[in-house]
Amino acid sequence: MDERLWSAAAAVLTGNDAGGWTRAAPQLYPHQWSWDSAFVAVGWAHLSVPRALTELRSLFAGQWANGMVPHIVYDPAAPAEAYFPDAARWGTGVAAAAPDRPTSGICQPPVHALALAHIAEVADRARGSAGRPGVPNSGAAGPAGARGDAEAVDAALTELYPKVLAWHRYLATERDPQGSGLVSIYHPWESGTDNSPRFDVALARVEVGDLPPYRRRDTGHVADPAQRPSDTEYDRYLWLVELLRRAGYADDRIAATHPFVLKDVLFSAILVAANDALGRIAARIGAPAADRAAIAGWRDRGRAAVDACWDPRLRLCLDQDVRAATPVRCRTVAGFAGLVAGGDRRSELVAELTSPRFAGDPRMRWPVPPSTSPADPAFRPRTYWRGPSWPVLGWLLWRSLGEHPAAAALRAASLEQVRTAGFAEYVEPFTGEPLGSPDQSWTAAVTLDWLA
Ligand code: 2M8
Repeated sequence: MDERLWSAAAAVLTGNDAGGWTRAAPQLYPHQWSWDSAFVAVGWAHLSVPRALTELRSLFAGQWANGMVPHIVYDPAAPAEAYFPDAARWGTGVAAAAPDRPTSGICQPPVHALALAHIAEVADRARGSAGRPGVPNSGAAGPAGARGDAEAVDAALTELYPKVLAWHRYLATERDPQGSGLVSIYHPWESGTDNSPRFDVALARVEVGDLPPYRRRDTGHVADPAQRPSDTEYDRYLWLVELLRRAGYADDRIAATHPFVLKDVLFSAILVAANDALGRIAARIGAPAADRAAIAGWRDRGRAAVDACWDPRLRLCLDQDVRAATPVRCRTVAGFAGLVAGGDRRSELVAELTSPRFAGDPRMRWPVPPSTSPADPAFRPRTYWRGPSWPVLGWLLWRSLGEHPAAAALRAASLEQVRTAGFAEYVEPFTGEPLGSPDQSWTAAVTLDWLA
């Protein structure tokens, strides 16, 4: 156990703790982001199981009546100029389903059931062991602490299960009216991989109309604005927000008229893994058989659909551009969706992941997957989701690899990366330079899980 790294990672989470929820980053992201929150809860589980559960509870307090978990739950106490777009820009009051607290009007990948199942496993392990030296939440709190954690988990599973089920049902129905097994996204922000080249072609088709003026805040929080999306991309991001608001955030209107609709292969794969986790939770709490059958049906349908996105030439899974009715042919980390969803392509996907087109590029400082392949013409090593490596995605792939030997190598390389680059939001893959925000919560959280 690397005690120094453990303490430093724990200090990032406690430093970003806003009391019941965690800022995604201290300056750049002063609100609660949906998928960040799930990864962060995985990290919190190793420090305090009740605190980990509180993270998910506070996020789900912003859930919409239609089941959607918004991508940002805003902190009303943060100054309006702290982050743009602020809650007012989303104007979610036009949506019948919006809650009375300030949120955005779109969603992000559904990592939450994975996090919930993971917290339960951490608590179960602590109950079954006397604790491991140096791992604070591995039973070191003693039998009474472990029993208390187990009770907290049981209560949280019962309380959160129907909310997570409603969230998955929303994705399986409103976001997949075709019943294809693939989730539609309406905005690059929904993917979580905002300016990935995955979206270049679909975004280029979006014609910006009478966009109300705005001022970016993000570029003021990084050393070089080139690390963030461009102004042209931001205009399109804000125009898509404008169109969604004008459509009243109503899924049927959006599906019919919105210019940007993509079947996101990574989002869909995460939903498969999340349904697998939710199925285990449903069995544990004795949920009705009809629920369990629905969850298993979504999982199996999703897994087959992700597999059908396989492109034998690129050896990756590809997104589908609904408006153009074509697959999106580029080499990004989203292509490993088949690993996340599980299925029969594991060997081929691991071979690609470790190939010179990804983690095996000899120029890489550490053999970790870059967000975009250096072999893709759109690769930019310092620009956000267009090339830098993101420890949080390394964790997702690592987790998906299970017992495969490639998992141990990925964990070791990722830990070397955080030891050198710190808890950066993302990292220049060749030089190892930390980029974006320092002290990013999810980077610290996944480090705790790798160490535990
Ligand atoms: C980034 O996205 C936000 C917009 O949601 C931004 O750039 O302002 C992405 O990396 C996203 O995946 C992440 O959830 C968010 C907070 O860390 O930052």
